[in-house]
Amino acid sequence: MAIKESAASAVNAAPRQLDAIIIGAGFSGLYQLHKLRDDLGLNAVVLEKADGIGGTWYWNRYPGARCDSESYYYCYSFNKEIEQEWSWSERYPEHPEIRKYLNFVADKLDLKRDIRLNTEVSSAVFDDTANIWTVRTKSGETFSAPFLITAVGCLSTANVPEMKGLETFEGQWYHTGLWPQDGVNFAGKRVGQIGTGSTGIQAAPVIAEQARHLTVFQRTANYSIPARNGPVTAEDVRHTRENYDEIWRLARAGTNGHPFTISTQSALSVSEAERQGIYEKAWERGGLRFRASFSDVLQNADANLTASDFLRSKIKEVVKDPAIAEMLTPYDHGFATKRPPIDSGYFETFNRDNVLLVDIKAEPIVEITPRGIRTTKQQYELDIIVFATGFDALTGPLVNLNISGSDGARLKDEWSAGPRTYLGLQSPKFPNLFTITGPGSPSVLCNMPIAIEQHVDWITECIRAMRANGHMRIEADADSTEKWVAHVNEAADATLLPMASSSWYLGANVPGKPRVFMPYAGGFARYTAICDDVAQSGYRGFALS
Ligand code: NA7
Repeated sequence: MAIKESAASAVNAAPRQLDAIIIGAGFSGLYQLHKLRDDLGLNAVVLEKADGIGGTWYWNRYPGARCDSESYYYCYSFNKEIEQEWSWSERYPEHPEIRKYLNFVADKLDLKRDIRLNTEVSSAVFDDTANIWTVRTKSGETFSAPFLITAVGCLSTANVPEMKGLETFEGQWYHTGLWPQDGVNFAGKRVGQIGTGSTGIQAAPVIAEQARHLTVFQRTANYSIPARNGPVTAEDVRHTRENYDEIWRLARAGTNGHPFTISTQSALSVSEAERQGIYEKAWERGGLRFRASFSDVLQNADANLTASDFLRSKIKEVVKDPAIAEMLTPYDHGFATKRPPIDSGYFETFNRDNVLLVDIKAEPIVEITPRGIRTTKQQYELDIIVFATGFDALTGPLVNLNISGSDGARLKDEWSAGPRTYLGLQSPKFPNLFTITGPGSPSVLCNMPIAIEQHVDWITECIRAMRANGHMRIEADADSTEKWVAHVNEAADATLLPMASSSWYLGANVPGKPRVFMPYAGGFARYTAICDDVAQSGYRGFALS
């Protein structure tokens, strides 16, 4: 089958009066369109601001951008044919391959005819009398429907820090989450990279290979586990295809939507030698599974310290210059209390002659100058600046849609002290608006496609039940929302996650953003059971009319 990455030619003009409007054509929007259109028979449209499908993977094309979940389960589970026909080439797929996969799915399910590309939403307004959402686009078009579903992703609003003098810079600058489609030519260039989160850790080794010189400006040192990426063999593909039922069962039964179990053994229950042996094996195997080595790495500070110490010692083993190794070693937070990166040669990069590390806590950036970056100590001459500075996560993409609900309530105001949702699916005063992987759901703590499918299935069944029962309107109760927000906090407080003060899970990376732990940390299986129970009870906690 021919796969077209840009689907503009395949897109028809959608009718403007619809049954449902979906915003975003990534993993969530595509599946939601399929469910509403092909299972419920609704007249639905996807509005997408980019000129291709892919969502997060449309925009994140920076060097080294690849998935941190393994390819065999970073995909849809709802369609046996897709499972059996598609094969991944690498253990961790790179961004073009993920876009190719999503285009394959969209073509196979004939989704593109109901996707409007180059269509950026500028506002969404609810009419209380008619129970209708009207969505306006930047180009002035309007679409209306009883149901509005946001499929805008959790990490899609780029955080470009306000830095004095950026407008004077005479070279080029880019944010990793808004990467040019044609790529960036680093050959012969002096590059400055700001940021050492998952993105910066993926990008630095690749940029260092391509550029004349790379300066990494690090604010917070980070842990990282080797990804151990490599090709997927024909035998791997066969094994995966034969075992998909069990793979998905395991993924749904777990805490993070990954098809492996977390050890039931405490890190403190074994001898030092045994513990080191277990960590060593997990390190050699690589990837996010390292986190599952013991039951309490994220629950008990002493257990966490054993993992953090192990990873600190690895940095010192890999990085040849002890002073640089020390700068790269995190002390301010425990392993995995911030999203743990995985890498392909990150620490090794600092052994290269063309790479320099600058600790911007010790020498803060003062300004960007026409020729580079000036810190309190010196000027760094640069041709290109790469901002690997993350996202206004979870709430940013929703608030930016400019949503007005019942009685003109604005989502931006309602969430000014932090997001308030019931199950991460709805927010009071915003009837018939569903947020796929919204704040208050497991979302970013999970393998995303699994979290997305669970939300889409739940929303679809909810709309099906409403139509069957003649209901026109569903709205989260204020009271059930308050209780859910309290439960989300309680679930986070039962872990070490809120302790990382600079974490984007808390909104701490964006100046002025309220510090609220946003994703649901109670575990994916537990969350699914709660959602199922709410549905079976006739949508307890929601007002239906
Ligand atoms: P992250 O994880 O938010 O990392 C952003 C990095 O940029 C991090 O090192 C930040 O330091 C740094 N940063 C942010 N703002 C600044 C300013 N103003 N000055 C200097 N340094 C700054 O984003 P990523 O894109 O790496 O990853 C996001 C998620 O995408 C990832 O977790 C995966 O789920 C996929 P800080 O740590 O805040 O001190």
